[in-house]
Amino acid sequence: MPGDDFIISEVRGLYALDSRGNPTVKAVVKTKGGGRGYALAPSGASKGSKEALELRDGGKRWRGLGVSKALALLEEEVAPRLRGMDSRMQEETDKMLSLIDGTGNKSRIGANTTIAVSMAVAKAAAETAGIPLYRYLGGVSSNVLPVPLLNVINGGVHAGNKLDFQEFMIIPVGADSFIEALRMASETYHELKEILKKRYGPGATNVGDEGGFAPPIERAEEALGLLDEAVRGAGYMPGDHFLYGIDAAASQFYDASTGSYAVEGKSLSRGELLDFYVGLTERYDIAYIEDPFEENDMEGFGELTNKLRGKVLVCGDDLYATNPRYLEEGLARGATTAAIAKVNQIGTLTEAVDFAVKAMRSGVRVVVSHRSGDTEDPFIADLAVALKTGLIKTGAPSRGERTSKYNRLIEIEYELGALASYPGPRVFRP
Ligand code: 2PG
Ligand code: MG
Repeated sequence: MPGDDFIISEVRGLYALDSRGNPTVKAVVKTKGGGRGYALAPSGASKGSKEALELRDGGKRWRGLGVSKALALLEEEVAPRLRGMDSRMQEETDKMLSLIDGTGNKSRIGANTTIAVSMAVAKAAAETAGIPLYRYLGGVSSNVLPVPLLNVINGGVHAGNKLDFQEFMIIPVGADSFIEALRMASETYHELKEILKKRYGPGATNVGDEGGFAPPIERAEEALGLLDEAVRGAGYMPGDHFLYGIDAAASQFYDASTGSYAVEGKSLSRGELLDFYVGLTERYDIAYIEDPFEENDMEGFGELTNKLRGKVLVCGDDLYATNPRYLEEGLARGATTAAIAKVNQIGTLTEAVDFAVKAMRSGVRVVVSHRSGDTEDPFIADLAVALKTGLIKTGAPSRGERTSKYNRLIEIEYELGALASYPGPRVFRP
């Protein structure tokens, strides 16, 4: 195929809906060679204050969340400047997006605009080359399927119950392939559903934003106990077949005026909350804790990291917001052993990849992650394989916007055949 085939011939924006029924930006990029890439911007609910900003219309239409301004900017400013560029030059097209935006946080044209276009450019180039996206982005050695962190009990701002912590995840490590891991997770998810129904009535099986159940429980200990029961009930052993993860999303229950955390009806200091986490890790097979403290408390993160080193990955999400600048500070202070990579937190694919590579080179594990408001776009499944992160967080094994990623990973594993590898518990070892 001649190089000319990769030249961008068309960039378009469309309205689409995300999984919460809110509008989002869909970008379509075409190349001269007939390649076509589409991508949809996801959207968070428990957003960090360091994140790149979405551009929303305000006003009454779409309850203020419209993306008409974003789509107009896409058409008037982005499309003319990207047309004629080479879709393989991802760094160049992403730099152009940042340049057009002109702010430090994508606030003028919106990170929802830039990330949709950025991902669509990559897909169009891969399509033009006739190579699967994970291989186009990651090269010939991209054959590691990620261990999924499946959020099966939802709380925090993702659910209507009284759980303070946002996510309770099951992690199927005791499998030798991705599809087997997913089977074990699906069986456990349904076992959990039955337990919840019996104990709390059918209403307890309603799901939250990420497809996990949102039962009427209030304590983390109850949620973890339920996970243990479900795992055992499905015929598996906690600690052996499954490990557990928590995303506390602690900024959501932090009170800056008193410097304390409102957890289970008590007001806890940082030290008390730290002890609370440590206690949970002593009673349950927890291998992963995300955002245990509020988003600026690098020191608190570092203390927990030191305390649980070698046993539990302590992960920064709102702490870093996929921004290399904050990661550098975290690395210097030994704040975490893992980092979340969410492409829309920073606004371009190139910047998100830089962040992930920098973290991994420094010995920090990377978890490629969805948003609570996500879409049917499976982009991050390919990204996780391309980056060989060995970890992905993309919700429960239910709801189309979550299963689109899992189903894409099944497809990739099938396509790789004997080349595919599933790291299992290895990803949790230092
Ligand atoms: C998180 C995410 C995804 P949100 O906190 O990790 O699970 O939630 O997209 O609402 O920020
Ligand atoms: Mg998080």
